[in-house]
Amino acid sequence: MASKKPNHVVVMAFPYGTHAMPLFNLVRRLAIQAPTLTFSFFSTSKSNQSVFGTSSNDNIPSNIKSYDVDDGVPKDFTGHHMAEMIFFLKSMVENYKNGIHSVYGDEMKMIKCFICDSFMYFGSDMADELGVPMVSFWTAGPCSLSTHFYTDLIRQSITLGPNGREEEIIDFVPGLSLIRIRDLQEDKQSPNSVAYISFGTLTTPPPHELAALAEGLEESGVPFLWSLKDHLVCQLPNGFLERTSKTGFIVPWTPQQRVLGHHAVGVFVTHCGWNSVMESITAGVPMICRPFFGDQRINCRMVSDVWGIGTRIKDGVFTKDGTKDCLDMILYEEKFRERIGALRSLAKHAVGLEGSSTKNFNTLAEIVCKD
Ligand code: U2F
Repeated sequence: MASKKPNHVVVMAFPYGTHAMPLFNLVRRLAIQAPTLTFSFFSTSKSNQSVFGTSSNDNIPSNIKSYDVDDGVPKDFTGHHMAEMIFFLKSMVENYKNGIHSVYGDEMKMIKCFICDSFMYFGSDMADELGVPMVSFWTAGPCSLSTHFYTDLIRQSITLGPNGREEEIIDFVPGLSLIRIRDLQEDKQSPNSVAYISFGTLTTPPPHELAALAEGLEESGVPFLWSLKDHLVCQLPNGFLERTSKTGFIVPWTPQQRVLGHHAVGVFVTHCGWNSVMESITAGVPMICRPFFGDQRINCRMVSDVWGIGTRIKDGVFTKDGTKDCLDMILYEEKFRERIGALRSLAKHAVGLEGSSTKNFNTLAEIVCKD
């Protein structure tokens, strides 16, 4: 790095699927065309071995250097490759940044440009920090890219979920006039089929209940999204993450209101914190309640016995069978969804122009604001 003029191009590959090789092929052509530049190719060691170690690549220009980035997978991990990818995704931002900083150290100013697989979204922040361009490299076709580019428009247009509308064409997106809703990338789950699990900000079920809940979910086969703090993941049964890697996803925090508003979510497993109950009602998602303390037991009673928009977990604590039974009941008995639909309309009305909440708010504002 003797030259003062920036002459390094940092390349960030996504190491799964056929992502790294097409990027490498592009970089190889650029490297031949621009022999005074150095191309630093960052990927995991497995990916770099397959890209740089294959015989067809024995003619690698000397101005491409490969660097291995930590893949984030624990050393003794032997599970499914999808679970491996989740470890990778969780740590990739930090690992790529560390990898690049450890190569460049105080010489970050030698970087003149980033070329990143489009999945490595954080490349644009790194480029912005250095005030250099970032080229995003999309490895698939332009039509699928267009569906990402117009995601908001597509979501707004099919906001009620694709059910029954699969054959409609996406003619509001340029170039996709013959593409149908059924051709779009999966969000993956059918309407009202997914369990969302969260116990709010304060509550954690005891370890044996966490394990029973996990076993019940696994045995039911119900797809799930679970908001669970990282330090609690180790309390889940051995191999649970790998075995459910195709049906379940665990994250430490979710945008809960948006999650509940997604048409695929069919049941909310909750501690019955008041905010969660309100958010579930306004999204029209029936609940499985496992209250712990304070107002949660009363909230649970309202949900299950008064409003009939959910059920208390069988025997009051999570067991494998109780969890399975409750999931079956809430997901497949329509009455819960019908009742919460009606309550949702009332809630909407209450915050409308003439609604009781609006009137109450106006009264409050008069009291607070009066001179
Ligand atoms: C206490 O309840 P919590 O704060 O534990 O639970 P909630 O009232 O249900 O509020 C949780 C909020 O956190 C959000 C969720 C709610 O707005 O949308 N959230 C999120 O955005 N993402 C996540 O992954 C998880 C949660 C108390 F324990 C209860 O008994 C009371 O009823 C409550 C209100 O006083 O406060």
